[in-house]
Amino acid sequence: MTGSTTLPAVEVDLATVLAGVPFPNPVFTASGCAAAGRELGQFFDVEELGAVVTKSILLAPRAGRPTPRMAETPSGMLNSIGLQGPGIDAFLDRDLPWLAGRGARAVVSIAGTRVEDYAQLAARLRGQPGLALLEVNISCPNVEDRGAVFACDPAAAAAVVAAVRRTAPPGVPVFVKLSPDVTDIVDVARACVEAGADGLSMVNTLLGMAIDTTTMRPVLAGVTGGLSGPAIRPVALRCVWQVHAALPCVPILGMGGIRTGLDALEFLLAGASAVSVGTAIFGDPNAPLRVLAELRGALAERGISRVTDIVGRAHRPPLPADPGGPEPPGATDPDTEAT
Ligand code: RRO
Repeated sequence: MTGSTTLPAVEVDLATVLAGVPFPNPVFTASGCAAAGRELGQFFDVEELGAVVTKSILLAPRAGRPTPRMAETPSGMLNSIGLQGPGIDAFLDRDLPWLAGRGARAVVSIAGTRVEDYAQLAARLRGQPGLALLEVNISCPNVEDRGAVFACDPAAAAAVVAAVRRTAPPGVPVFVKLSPDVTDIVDVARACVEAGADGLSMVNTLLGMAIDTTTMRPVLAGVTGGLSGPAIRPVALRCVWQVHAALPCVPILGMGGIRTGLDALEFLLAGASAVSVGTAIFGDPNAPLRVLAELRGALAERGISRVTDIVGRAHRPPLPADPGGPEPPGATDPDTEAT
């Protein structure tokens, strides 16, 4: 490619909005993949991201599951962290002020084992600076009791959302993070929205496992873990598609195996208004900014001047054929194609 062909054809407005909250661009970190953002600060200015989504925080500090708690698979990563974290007091003393001090927009993820935990955590976030959205994580796969995965049951999910709704900081939208490990994700999404969720984060990891064929034992000390990375992208994309089709007015923060600008574009076309980059950060801490630059280039190449114009675009009819444009895939008759 020559230098001139790499220049964007059009200026792209990357600004997006989630439940009325403006963001300068649609690329966020994913919860659990960049702690509270501080580690990324040595690679780039975190304010350049659309937002930083923090690791799910609990009321009390927690050591998490025993090690090993990470395992690689051919196309993704298994984690069995088990909600390790400093607890809400340390988070509010140290982490959230650090993000606010850098002008970053914080999406704070909260998690708990009882409905009341979530309500208390939401209450503690009242009046905190820099808080753009609340992400209610009801879908961690690494809890001792699978019954505590509220996202696997519409009624349980709704109970958490209703409790958070009562105590959440006024003016801060409540997003709920859903699990792909359900029969009908639209059922759970609808229950959350009816209980007062302003938006949805989709999706958390899928429950998986790996076995070491030498030791003949599970690789992870916790036996099962959450699968993330490229392997889950088609599943995550399908979830975003289905929920956007059923609930087109509900804003979606999409995530699951996003590694490139084109991956991000797929999620926007399926109905997400913004995306989170997660597992890719472990191999390349600059991945979110690279994805953002690639997304900008991909939109410019397609002559799209506003990112919000393509949210859910894949649900609408195809564009009319451009007589001067390239032939769509499959348009060439293989019988007449030159060999
Ligand atoms: O901490 C974890 O083990 C964890 C969480 Br909170 C989550 O939401 N998803 C995941 O894969 N791991």
